[in-house]
Amino acid sequence: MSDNQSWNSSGSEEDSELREETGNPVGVGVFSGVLSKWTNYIHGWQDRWVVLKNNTLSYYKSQDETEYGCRGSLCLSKAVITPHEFDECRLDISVNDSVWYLRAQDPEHRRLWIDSIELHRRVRDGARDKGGVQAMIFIPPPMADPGYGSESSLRRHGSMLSLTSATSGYSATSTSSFKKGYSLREKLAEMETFRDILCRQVDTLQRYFDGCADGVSKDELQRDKIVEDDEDDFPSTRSDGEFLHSGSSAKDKLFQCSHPKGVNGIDFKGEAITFKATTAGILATLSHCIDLMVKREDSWQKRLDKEMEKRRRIEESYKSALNELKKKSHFGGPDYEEGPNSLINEEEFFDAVEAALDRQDKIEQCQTEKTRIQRSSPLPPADIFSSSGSHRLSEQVEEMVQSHMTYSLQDVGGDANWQLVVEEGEMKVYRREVEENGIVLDPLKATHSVKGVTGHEVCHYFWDTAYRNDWETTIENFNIVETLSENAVIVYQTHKRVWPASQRDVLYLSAMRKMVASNESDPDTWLVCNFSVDHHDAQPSSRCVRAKINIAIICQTLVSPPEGDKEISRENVTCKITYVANVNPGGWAPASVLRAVAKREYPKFLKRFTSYVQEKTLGKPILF
Ligand code: B8X
Repeated sequence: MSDNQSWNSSGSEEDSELREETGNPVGVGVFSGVLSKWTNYIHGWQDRWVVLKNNTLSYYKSQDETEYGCRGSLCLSKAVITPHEFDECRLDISVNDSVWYLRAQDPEHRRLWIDSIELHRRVRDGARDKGGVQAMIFIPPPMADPGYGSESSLRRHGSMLSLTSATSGYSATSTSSFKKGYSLREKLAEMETFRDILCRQVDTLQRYFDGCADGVSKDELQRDKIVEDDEDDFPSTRSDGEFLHSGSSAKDKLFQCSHPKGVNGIDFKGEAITFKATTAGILATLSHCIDLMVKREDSWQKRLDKEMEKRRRIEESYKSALNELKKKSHFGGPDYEEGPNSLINEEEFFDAVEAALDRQDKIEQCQTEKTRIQRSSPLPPADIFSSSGSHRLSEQVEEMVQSHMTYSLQDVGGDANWQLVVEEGEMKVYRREVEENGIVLDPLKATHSVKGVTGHEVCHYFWDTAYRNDWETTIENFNIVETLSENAVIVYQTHKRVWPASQRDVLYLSAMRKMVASNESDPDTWLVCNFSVDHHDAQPSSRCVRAKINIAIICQTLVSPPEGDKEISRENVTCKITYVANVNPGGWAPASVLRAVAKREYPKFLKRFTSYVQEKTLGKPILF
């Protein structure tokens, strides 16, 4: 900086870099410039020539009048420099109770002045005090209010920065607060701060108006008697904002009202700036809240759109995969296995099973029409059927037989738990809906009355596997795993697969028994029970799902007395049949499909089997 130049805060073309008149870096010698200084309410802010020298800040009316002496000076050793929170050009410098309100031409110049004072002080006092006297630039705590009544309350919530940024329109903080993900909660806290400020300002102004109402009478306020006021007769203020004056002249009282700190120490200019800043802060914060909410709404909308798109894509790929699989469905494969994850929905499952059963029916009809395998095996003597015979599972057979005799013969016609699902002529089929772990176990009970056959004949053709393939059309294959006695065998059979259900196999003990009536008037009961057992020669296979059964056919022969002395003929014979079936399919299949298959297959089986027995016994001696 050249000799006649001095740092000029008035923003002229001089180099704004801070240099001293000696050309040394700032902080060592003298430097000066123009700052606006608050004088009073009458004259407001006035440009003054300010000089920083010898750790003292002095001001003159103008640079040309420095020879007349300074108008005021402050020692900087103990000075407190307060950058104004809302007015970025303003810096307040206080020493004890004296405060100078200064304004630079712009924020940059304010920063330069503050740096200059700080450097000046630090350099000057550095030798005396190892730590150097740091520039006292701090934001005083809320209680030590250096200026505007409610200004310090702005600092209460630590949201000054966002408020300042809001005031100066500087959006970096607000943006950064958004970037930092400041939530609406933070903004709400700021709004509460603003509310507090406004409330305090209202209180402050209320105090002022109360003071005016009580204090000053009309004649004391005659403004035209104001003595030409020395504009720089700047009363010092205490740190709590109260003014120190000499006497209480009319002029002083006027000061009390119109001075920056009027009655009750109210600084209207500061209040006005604070009010503007607060309202600006409120508006900025509100607009920020709106930003946040709009951004949040946008992000939620984006997320929703993304999810919808993802769902659409997944649905599309699912449908195309399903179509691909259906094209290949006739190749079967694990994807088409029944089960909760089956790729086929329940309706398709049902249709497929029904079509498979229809095909099987057609094959069966062809077979039946061709030839009946005329086969008869010699009948064992009837009495062997009166006991379970002596074999390793006799006891189990006996238990099963007794259980059926006790429970299976109970009438279910009037039992609400049993629902009649099929009725054709004499045949009635009942079902109880029972599921266990999602698997259908529906017990079934059918009653039928078949003319011309006896219970023994029915049980004979049901039990003797020699006739099995004649009437059992749902079986793919079977073999006798073990013959336990003349009336007990263990059978392994595989049922035809009804696609897409998995193929089933069953391993069961089949025993035939004759239960002699306890009194002559009651008919004997013939019974075959087929119940699942384990056997080392028929381990479950990976190809089939092992179904478990407990089935019995229980028959009683009713004989109507023949006419005259005729012999009893088949016309006098009727077989009352009770068929009970408890089948655990062994694996998951849609309940509706299993129920539909059972409802269709059991009546068909009963009709087919009983007709078969009628055919087989027609014209033959009656087997009682
Ligand atoms: C039934 C079903 C399934 C059986 C087993 C079944 C097996 C009857 C044995 O009365 S029987 O002892 C005659 C000897 O075969 C006997 C039926 C499939 C389980 C998913 C396995 C259920 C499907 C129903 C059904 N299937 C064929 C005929 C009638 C009923």
